[in-house]
Amino acid sequence: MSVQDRFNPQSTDIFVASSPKTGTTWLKALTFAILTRSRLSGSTTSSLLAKMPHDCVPFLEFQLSDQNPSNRDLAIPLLSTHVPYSCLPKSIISSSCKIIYICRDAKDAFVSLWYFLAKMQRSDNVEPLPLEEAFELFCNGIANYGPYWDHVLGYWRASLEFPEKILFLTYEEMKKDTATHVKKLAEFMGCSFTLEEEEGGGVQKIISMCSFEELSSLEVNKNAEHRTPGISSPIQNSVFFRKGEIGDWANHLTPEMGARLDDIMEKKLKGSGLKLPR
Ligand code: PAP
Repeated sequence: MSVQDRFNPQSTDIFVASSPKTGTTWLKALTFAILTRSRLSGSTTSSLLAKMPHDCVPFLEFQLSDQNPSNRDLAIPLLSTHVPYSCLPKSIISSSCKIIYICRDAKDAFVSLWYFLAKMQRSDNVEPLPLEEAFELFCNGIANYGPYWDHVLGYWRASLEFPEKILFLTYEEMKKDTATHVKKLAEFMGCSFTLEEEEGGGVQKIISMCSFEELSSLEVNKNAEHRTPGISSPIQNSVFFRKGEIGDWANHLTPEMGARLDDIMEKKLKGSGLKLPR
């Protein structure tokens, strides 16, 4: 409500938007690395080596909820949000700022979310919700940013209506062909790779720097903590890097649970033209 009332984007702002646990950390790292790459030419150090991606790209609903400009680096027009499209501040919809949305197979998103929340609950000395109970809630659309399908559909429909403003991506497609997506991201953000950069391995450098293996092995992401305003306990950065794989749901949900969530998603997305990878 605070950002709905008070937040005004710069017209050049770019938002990384997502439902939790669908690839936000990776997309933040990639967009940050792409946008800041010209600053790096000649030097090998990126802030990504010293700060976890969430500390490079602030969240609208946490770090910017009091519209404190000191919470953002105005020279880097990257912001992020988990807020559903229908609840975004009107100022974001009407401005010429851009949005890059990422989503993921619902089963993997759920499992990732359950692990994340269980870790947070344990660090708050709260008994984690059993997986089966959490699954029931997720299937009934009870989640902290609203039903998963509504989140995805909100941004999907908006991306069809405003394709120049909203780029819609999936974690699975990005994993399968990261290079094409890195180039697409650069183009969408208005900083395409030059032929010289491409031939010099610029795209590959960014892919490697932002890979799960590379990021998760950095000291800052292994041993430091991340503090989110409004959330009492600090979160270990390592919690944001669990497995980074497609299809890990099958190690945690029964085939029946998987089929049930697939069925729900299929019904909810029917007629939208969107088919999420499974
Ligand atoms: P957030 O909403 O709390 O920011 P988010 O980054 O969206 O979380 O999702 C975390 C998932 O992305 C984790 O998936 P998993 O639980 O299935 O393993 C995490 O491992 C994965 N992830 C983090 N960094 C990367 C990366 N560089 N490449 C691919 N996947 C990643």
